[in-house]
Amino acid sequence: MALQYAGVQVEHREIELRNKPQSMLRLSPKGTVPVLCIDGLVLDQSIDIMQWALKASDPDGWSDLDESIAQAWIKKNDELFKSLLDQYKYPNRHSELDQAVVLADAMELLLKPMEVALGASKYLLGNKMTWVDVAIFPFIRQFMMVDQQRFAKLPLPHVQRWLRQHMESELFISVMDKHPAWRD
Ligand SMILES: N[C@@H](CCC(=O)N[C@@H](CS)C(=O)NCC(=O)O)C(=O)O
Repeated sequence: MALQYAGVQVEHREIELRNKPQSMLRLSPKGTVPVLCIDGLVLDQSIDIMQWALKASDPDGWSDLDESIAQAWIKKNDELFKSLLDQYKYPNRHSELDQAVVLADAMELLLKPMEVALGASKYLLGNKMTWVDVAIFPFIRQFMMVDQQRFAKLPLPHVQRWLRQHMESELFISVMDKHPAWRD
């Protein structure tokens, strides 16, 4: 989304995670997606790719924000929420865990603080969208998609409004088309 927003043209190579092409592993042996390779520079963390794109062009000011507040949201998401999301998505891999407890933890840790923030303003950091909204909403979308009916019943009207707005945005829809897998 950040690349599209910044108007950066890329050659999109869809990766089959079960069959990673050697050309990708040569650039980034850790073997995760996304990877951006541009003029010999290899970026293999999505947040680095976002920051790189926004440095190239940021027409609506996604980067006009308080960096310490931004980093606090990212830390909550990356360090704690992501592992709860994994437990919530794949209960079979975590049979020792009670899914209701995982959901309660996710609520306390991230979803309720987001509800408070989004009740006070349209976006996480105020009334203007920033890169933090774009970085975090795909994780909330994944969480919602595990059980859409259950998510709809949670006391999170502002999070639900925010999520819907992002999922219905032209920008999101424009980057969600399917690509055939890349073969070397
Ligand atoms: N911190 C990395 C995480 C990337 C990551 O773990 N991506 C997953 C897919 S969402 C992946 O490529 N997993 C490797 C695999 O399943 O083999 C980033 O944000 O780019």
